[in-house]
Amino acid sequence: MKLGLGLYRHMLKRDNFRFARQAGATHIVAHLTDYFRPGKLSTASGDDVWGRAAHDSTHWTYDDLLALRRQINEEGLELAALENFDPGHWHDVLLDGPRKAEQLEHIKSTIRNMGAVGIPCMGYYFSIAGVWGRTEIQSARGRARGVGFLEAQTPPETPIPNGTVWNMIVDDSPPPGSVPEVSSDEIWGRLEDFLTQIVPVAEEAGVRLAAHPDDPPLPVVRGMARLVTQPQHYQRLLDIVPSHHNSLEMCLGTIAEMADGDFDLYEAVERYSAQGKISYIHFRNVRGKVPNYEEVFVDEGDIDMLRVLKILHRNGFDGVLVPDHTPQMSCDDPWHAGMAHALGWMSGSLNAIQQA
Ligand SMILES: [Mn+2]
Repeated sequence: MKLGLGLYRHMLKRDNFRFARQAGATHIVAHLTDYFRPGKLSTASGDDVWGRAAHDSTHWTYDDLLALRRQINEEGLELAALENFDPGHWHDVLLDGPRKAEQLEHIKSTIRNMGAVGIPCMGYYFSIAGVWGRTEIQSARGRARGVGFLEAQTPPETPIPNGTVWNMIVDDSPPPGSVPEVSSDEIWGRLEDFLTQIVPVAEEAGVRLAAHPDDPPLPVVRGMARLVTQPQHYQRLLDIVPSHHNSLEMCLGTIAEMADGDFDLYEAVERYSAQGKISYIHFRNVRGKVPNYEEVFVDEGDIDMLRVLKILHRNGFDGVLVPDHTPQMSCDDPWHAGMAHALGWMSGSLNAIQQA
């Protein structure tokens, strides 16, 4: 198992690469879309969105990806994966819109370019509503600032205005109205179209596609049915196109948040790691389940993270663990301190388990 750090686009720079190395990471997971940049935009409909999706590109080019990989390699790190397609590159794949065929070709271009540059994994989150309804809280140890999902504080579930997907603006002058409701069968059908077209290209390019579950794991958000809101839904996704290159970005926090059902998290880790279907792991802890949960430090919360590591080790999991998110620590640089804490805990635990 390998230790990695995920960085958003505005953080992909030398000092953060050095920070990752200093904290013991050997790998970077790069987000090329700045969806968690501080400061939200508001749309004409009054919706808060995270920003504008790419308007000036249709895919990621070989030259851009090679430059990124070189910067990371220069600091002694490997580029393990890209995380999340830009909504501007594939909104009509999600929406089944008029540019779907064209955008699927652009996604293929990105995958082929990744393969040519030597980036082995593409993490994606097949969702129209995206992450939604989170509240800022101070529930982690020492009143650390973090996020949670609290039923009593979620905003009203308004329809998604046209021109926005995944909380980002994809069209500056959309027709009036909102995105029509999407049923479970429809969204699974769209995923099937995507996997059927893209997995063969990923196989040829030597790039593994890795699916993130729905966060929050509610069956429907803002009229949009969601895909993976229980661990067994992962199996359905894998079985659509059985391939080494159709794999999972396993988010432990999201799985722990899933409503009680006929599963436990350790069985899910066992099941998918034994199949060799996990590309990389979002290694974070939470307290509670939908409709009420809080993100907490890696060494508190409901998940026995050491037990998870032992299962992964026993099943020969050889991929990367990244902290995903973590509460912020009270100091001049809350994000970096939080990540340093998470990476330090993970590094020590990995050493202990791999040497045992
Ligand atoms: Mn995650």
